[in-house]
Amino acid sequence: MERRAFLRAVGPAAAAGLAGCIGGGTAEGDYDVGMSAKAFRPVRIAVEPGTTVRWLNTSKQGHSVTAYEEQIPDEADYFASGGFDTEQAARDNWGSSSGGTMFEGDDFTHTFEVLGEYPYFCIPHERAGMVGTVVVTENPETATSGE
Ligand SMILES: [Cu+2]
Repeated sequence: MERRAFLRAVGPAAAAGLAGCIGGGTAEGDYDVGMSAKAFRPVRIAVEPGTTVRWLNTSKQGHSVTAYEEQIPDEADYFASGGFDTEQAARDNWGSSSGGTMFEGDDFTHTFEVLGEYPYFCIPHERAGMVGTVVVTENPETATSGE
């Protein structure tokens, strides 16, 4: 089984979260990073290797989750909503029907295997400062959450 991010690993909602069902208010307890109009919430999370992080668009605006290709660990898989293999492809395809837009209630997941820091951004709101970081560490409890 994949581990959930530790931030959501406690509490009664954790077990239900494994089903991955989306919809209604029940989804509120079932994600690791939410989104406001122009921000990821929380901005920074720390997880153990092997953790699947789930982003959920908890706002009414369209967003993306797009990794900074040059800033993630060299050995790590690239990740972006829409499934793009490169940051350039994600940027080039923004606005198309397959452009990786996350509408209200849409989610995106990625499993982090390699230790390190993973800065990412939202394509339409990057200039507004909509950026975040996933820290993959053996000791997420002691890492700065920044929440
Ligand atoms: Cu955004």
